[in-house]
Amino acid sequence: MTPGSGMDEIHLLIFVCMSATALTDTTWMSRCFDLARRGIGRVSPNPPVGALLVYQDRILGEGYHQYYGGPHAEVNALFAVSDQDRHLIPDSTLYVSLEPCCITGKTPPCTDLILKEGIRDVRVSTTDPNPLVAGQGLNHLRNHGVRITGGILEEEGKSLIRPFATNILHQRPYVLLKWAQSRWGYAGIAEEQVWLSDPLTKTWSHSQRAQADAILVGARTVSTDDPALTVREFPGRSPSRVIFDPNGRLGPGCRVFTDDGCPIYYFAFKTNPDLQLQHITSIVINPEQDAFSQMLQTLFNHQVGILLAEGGPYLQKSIIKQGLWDEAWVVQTQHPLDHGITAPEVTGIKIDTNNTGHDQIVGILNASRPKIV
Ligand code: AOF
Ligand code: ZN
Repeated sequence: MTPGSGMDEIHLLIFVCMSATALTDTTWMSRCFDLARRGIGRVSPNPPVGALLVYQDRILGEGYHQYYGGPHAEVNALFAVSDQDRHLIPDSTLYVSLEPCCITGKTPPCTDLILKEGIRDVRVSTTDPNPLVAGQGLNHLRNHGVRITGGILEEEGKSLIRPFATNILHQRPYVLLKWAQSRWGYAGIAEEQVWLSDPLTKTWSHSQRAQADAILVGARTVSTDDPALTVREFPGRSPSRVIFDPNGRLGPGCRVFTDDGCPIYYFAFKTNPDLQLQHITSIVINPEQDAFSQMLQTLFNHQVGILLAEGGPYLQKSIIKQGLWDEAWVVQTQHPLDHGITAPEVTGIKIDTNNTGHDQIVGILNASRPKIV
């Protein structure tokens, strides 16, 4: 497999056979989305992007943005073209899930590369919400005679980069909430560990963690559950850990403070002498100001693009009260718990429903935050 090509021959064959009846713009763009998704968990706070170079219904090269600071999707797709096919590049069509950039960031502008390669047909799903690009990439190409087609599967393209759009426009991490609740809407019992969800849901939970840059939990959850907050049952790297311990109650024996190479951010209202350890970034926040906003600001400054707030219910309820959440993932279990701490409640747009074991998982998008994409 060439770097950035990302598809073995069997998968390519299956993909082309499945789409043999209709190799349309939407077919190719769906493939770009599949490629883009491979970067989720590694590219944030950049967007996941996939690209494909097609010549007469044949993929010459494909690629995706693989890691933050690394080459963009278009660069990897062009790099994947074999020497025998290079002469076909000017007569092929470039599909990209996001408008090509026209800025020099950590990497040079993709528009320069596209023009240098002589590509004359570029098709995209959505424009780049980055104010430094925001349509100028497409305009630049258009002004140099490139034929541009935009808006292919635009809704899907926009939802793929929703976290990035929030990061770049609101200058804060994208906030995901996740909790499990009993059949009667309870999230747990104070100071007692209660396992509500089906064991099969753990794999899904870990896949969620693998997509986040950091996981947040409050001190109560740490002292009751002693979670590790790592990704163990799904391929992917473990995110950073963020602990909110306003009154400085926790000690270094908790599993979240294990030195396993994952960055650890510890937020409290005063210095906790027990946690002045080299591998822990301790941040004292101002009790006079909103704690969560201060944490979001600090985490964003540390490149956290996606924050998964896993618990507990009190912390999540206060986040919901402030409206500072973007997606909530509710694991509705069959557990009969009928007392204790009530689960948080959210209203929004249902974006996904799926079942694992006896649980039903519902994804809800916060509809009342300012519209950004
Ligand atoms: C693209 N293709 O695959 C991505 C784009 O610092 P850099 O050089 O990585 O640039 C980051 C910006 O580039 C990012 O804010 C967004 O506007 C765009 N991302 N553009 O043409 C890609 N990932
Ligand atoms: Zn680019």
